[in-house]
Amino acid sequence: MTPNNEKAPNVPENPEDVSVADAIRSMQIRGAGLIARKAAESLGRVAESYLGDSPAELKKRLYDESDALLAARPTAVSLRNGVFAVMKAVDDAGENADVPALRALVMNAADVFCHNSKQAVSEIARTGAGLIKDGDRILTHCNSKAALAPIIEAHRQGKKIEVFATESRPWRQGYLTIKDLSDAGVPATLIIDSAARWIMPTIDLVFVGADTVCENGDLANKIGTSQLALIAREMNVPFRSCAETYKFTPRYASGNEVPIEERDISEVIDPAVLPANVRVRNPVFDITPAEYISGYITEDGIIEPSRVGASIRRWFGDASSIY
Ligand code: RUB
Repeated sequence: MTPNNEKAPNVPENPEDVSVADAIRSMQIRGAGLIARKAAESLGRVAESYLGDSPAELKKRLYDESDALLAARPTAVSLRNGVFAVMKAVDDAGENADVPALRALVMNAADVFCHNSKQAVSEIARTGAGLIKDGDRILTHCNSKAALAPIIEAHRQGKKIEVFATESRPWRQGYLTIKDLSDAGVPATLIIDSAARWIMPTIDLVFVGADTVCENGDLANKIGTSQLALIAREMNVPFRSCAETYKFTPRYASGNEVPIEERDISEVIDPAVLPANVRVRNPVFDITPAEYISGYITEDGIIEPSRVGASIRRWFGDASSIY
């Protein structure tokens, strides 16, 4: 599947054909929440399918799978935290745990993470919908299930809203967004990325997702997010990120420390048609400074960017160092 295909990527068409790590790398599985859940599930399956009786061998298989998953995409901390949530069960089990005990702990940890992750999106839907008024026009970027959840909930509550979705070149996840909105019956309009400043005077709210939220409140999300935030600030439009708290991390003090994934240039242009001496770059995430963000809508309510650090410490405590 190519990024310029109108059938933009979503879930694997043949998930059995490739490993979960490969499906994440190739973006057959995409979106910070989904990659975290699929990674956790994959570790659960490694445990479930292990038929041997060596705890050491099972642990090695789990660590190998963790390494492959973590190497798949570097920017979204959700992936790291999804893996961590499961592998912590292995570490906590101690030296003497036998295979049935390890298997049960890993499968349970994967189930709990996936359940909590989906539950968080439901809470975000409720909280975020409360910020949406009847008649609002909302701008969103890329395809974020967490950002769409409050919009769909507001529509379900009978609020008459309209959503504008950026195309999100080069993968064009905006097509997934308008499909999600159409399926939910929400009036939606697709715009090209460069129409953002043209549309902003008519917009009441911007809702985006999150791949990583740094300790100082900086946000890593789909490339172009920071431009939207800048334009929203210029025009006094509230700019909010919908983020489950497992997308928060003490790993990065600020956005400067977040590794920004750069993908193959063939996603942008056919290399064969490039004139001589021309380079192409394809960064897929960018950093929006905390000061441009009106608040994070989380399963724990609305968190001001300046309070992200306190919230990380409250939830992750001493575990911070292992992320
Ligand atoms: C997706 C993207 C989304 C976040 C949040 O990028 O930037 O805004 O991942 O998504 P990509 P969600 O398509 O490169 O994975 O709210 O669904 O977790």
